[in-house]
Amino acid sequence: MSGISWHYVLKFIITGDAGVGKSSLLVRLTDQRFLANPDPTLGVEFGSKLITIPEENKVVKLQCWDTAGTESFRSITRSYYRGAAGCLLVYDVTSRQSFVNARSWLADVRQHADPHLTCILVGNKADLASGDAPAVTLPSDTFGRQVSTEEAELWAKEEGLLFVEASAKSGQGVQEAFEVACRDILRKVREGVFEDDRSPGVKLSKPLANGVDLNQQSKSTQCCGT
Ligand SMILES: Nc1nc2c(ncn2[C@@H]2O[C@H](COP(=O)(O)OP(=O)(O)O)[C@@H](O)[C@H]2O)c(=O)[nH]1
Ligand SMILES: [Mg+2]
Repeated sequence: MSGISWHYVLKFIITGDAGVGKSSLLVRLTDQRFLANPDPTLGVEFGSKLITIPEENKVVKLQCWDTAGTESFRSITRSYYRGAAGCLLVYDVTSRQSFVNARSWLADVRQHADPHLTCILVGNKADLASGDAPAVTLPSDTFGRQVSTEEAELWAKEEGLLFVEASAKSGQGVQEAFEVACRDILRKVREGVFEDDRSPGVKLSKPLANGVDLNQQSKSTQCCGT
């Protein structure tokens, strides 16, 4: 790629209950690895990655804000909803409660984010739910699938959300989730729904002179911890 390292910067937020795998999805996206025992997120973590959307002939720099899913951080994380172009609304397919709670996370997003934001519902931990039989030998506190693909798909449709099942552990569906959301955002940009100067979550590229490091395809840093 010469001259330009990315065409758009898109700001994403990742939201949902604590423990559903938000940080793990971000680490999988940026570092292609999985941590069995990650530290709980405090406040907000940040990661970025370049992805290519070949049909659009565009390179997109994703800037992802991983919000802490606990009530005590809710007021902090709300301010991060503003200016996001995309949202991953994550639940755990082995936790019905996390799926039920996705409604209130969505309500938060709707209240605080750009009304044109693209939201994708992500059913994470699909690796624990493969096969129809209830899993009986799972470690930790999981008991196999508690939310069917059909039910989640139906709810996503009702709410106008995109939908994918994923596994931060195996990598299944993770990049796809971000790509599907990016395609939708780029379509909105093309159709004029997002305007670059008015939508802070979508930024057009500047020439390389503005200091973008081509080699820095992914990075993950922690900030804003309290
Ligand atoms: N089996 C499985 N475990 C996962 C997956 N994603 C996350 N986990 C585990 O779930 C726990 C919570 O993950 P974390 O990313 O901290 O969740 P967060 O609180 O939403 O950020 C950790 O023990 C992870 O190792 C997954 O896709 N499959
Ligand atoms: Mg986390």
